[in-house]
Amino acid sequence: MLPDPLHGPVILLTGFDPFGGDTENPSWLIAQALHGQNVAGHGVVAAQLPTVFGASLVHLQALLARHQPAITLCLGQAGGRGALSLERVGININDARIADNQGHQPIDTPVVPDGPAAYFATLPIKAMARAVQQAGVPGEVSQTAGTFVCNHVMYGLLHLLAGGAGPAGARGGFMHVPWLPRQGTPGLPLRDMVRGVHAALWAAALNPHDWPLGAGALH
Ligand code: PCA
Repeated sequence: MLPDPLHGPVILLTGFDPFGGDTENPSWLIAQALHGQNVAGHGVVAAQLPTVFGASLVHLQALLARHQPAITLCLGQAGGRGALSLERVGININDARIADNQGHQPIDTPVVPDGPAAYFATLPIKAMARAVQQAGVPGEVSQTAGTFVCNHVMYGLLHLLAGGAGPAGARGGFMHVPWLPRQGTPGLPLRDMVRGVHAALWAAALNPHDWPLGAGALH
């Protein structure tokens, strides 16, 4: 059964459809696996975003309005990375190395015209990365979400939240995930990534205040 926002806070967990020639995207497989779970009293609602500039944010805005999530974590695939990566910052730029799933390839355009240069994640990224590691899964803080659709969605999410989308105090962030082993190297098994994301969500729910100050070093 779907978590009911009337009966507890919602965690919105998004993943993307496959892109760039891949036939699957682990970000969506992870989100699907956690749909309907209870994490520290929050109900997880999974949703898929299209790997498309613009349309992804239209979709995300509707999801925020519909589910009123206390926590939103967007997941995306980052082939070549070896760890679950909690992104620190989304920047106001679209600069696509490849076309998105509708053939658009914006070069040096803003996500939001006249928006601020960047937004920091409002989730406790170090507590989350630490929780991933404690679950026995590689976890790290990342200083760049790139300039493709994932950064676009991270920036757009934080801009929407800063503008009052979602319930009061709603927080958001982005996590990049490695390939599945069958997609390439380095890869992580799906079950490990699901366990790591679950741990990260748990840490997000239980650590409302350790960001931006006092989070300490991540080892
Ligand atoms: N990864 C891409 C977009 C969709 C996805 O899963 C990115 O890192 O921008």
